[in-house]
Amino acid sequence: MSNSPPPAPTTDDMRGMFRTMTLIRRFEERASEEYMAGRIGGFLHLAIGEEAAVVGTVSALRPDDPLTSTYREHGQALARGSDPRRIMAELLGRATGLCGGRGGSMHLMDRERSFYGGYGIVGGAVPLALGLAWAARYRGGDQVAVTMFGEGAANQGVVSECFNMAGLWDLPIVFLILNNQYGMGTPVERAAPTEDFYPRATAYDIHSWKVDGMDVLAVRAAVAEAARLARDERRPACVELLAYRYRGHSMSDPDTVRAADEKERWQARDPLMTFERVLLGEGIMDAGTIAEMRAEVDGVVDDATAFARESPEVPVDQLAQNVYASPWNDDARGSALVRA
Ligand SMILES: Cc1ncc(C[n+]2csc(CCOP(=O)(O)OP(=O)(O)O)c2C)c(N)n1
Repeated sequence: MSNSPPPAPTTDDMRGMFRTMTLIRRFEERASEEYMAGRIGGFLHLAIGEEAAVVGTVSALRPDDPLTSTYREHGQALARGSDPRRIMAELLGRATGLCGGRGGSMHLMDRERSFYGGYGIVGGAVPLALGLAWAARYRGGDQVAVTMFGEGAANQGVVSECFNMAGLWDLPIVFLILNNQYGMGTPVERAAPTEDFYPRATAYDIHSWKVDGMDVLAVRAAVAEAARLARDERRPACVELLAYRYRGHSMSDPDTVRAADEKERWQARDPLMTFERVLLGEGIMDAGTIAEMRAEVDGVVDDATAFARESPEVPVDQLAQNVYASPWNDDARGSALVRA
């Protein structure tokens, strides 16, 4: 296995990154429509606006570097190469879904692609990544575990514990704090005494810094450097990615707290628009090839949606399979659901 991918992407890498960002954007827009039409139940958290953070990160990693995320993780699964059909089917709770329809939007996972999941507990996937880093070193591998979590999650005690263990044991882990400036509707200044979060890792002797999370090339370069530190120098690293999510916390959030002019200011720095300008400016793509790419991506999203809608639902008597350790008990907690 080679070392980390180089920080400077080739023109092919850049076209690929732009396509993945576009796929994530279009996929999530479609998911929001499916939710509004009542075809997606439960929660749906969109990461629209955060595509540069996601794609810059994944593009800087090796495919076998284990990755964990939060409940806002459709983009990571798509960037890792999970089948869009199976992701959409998972969102619709279908048996063909990535996790057999049992996980839904918050619990996408694809072990074949070293994507260890979406996770509903804020901060909960950070210790899992620490364990994955430990496992890599214990087995003598040179994989780097990477965990993406919000600035809200950074306030959870378990994150400090993980910084401590990573710093103490020099684990091959990269902590990525995706600071989208809100935890649900609470602005960062009402939840933390400092504006920046990365210095918290510095306190545990972890090399840490902050980058513009709306700039896919800046994210890629930073994560590549962090992965290099972890892989080659066997030192953990932490990068804070400053970004903004355009939608409310989840589809059920009317998003009335954030000021319209603030949203407009950030959307003017849209990561897809910014990167498109770079690609056009450097002659890596032109209007024609971008239009073709968009049409191709729309086809992928249409196909994924049709596949999901046509897929069978999980049979009721199998709903608890791989969810609960003991067999389904119709007399206990499942009865209401089974008879509904
Ligand atoms: C342990 C725990 N506490 C509270 C919640 C409820 N909750 C879900 S998301 C969230 C905000 C998290 O914000 P942040 O980590 O910044 O991530 P973002 O949603 O902005 O991506 C909260 C409080 C939860 N799921 N788990």
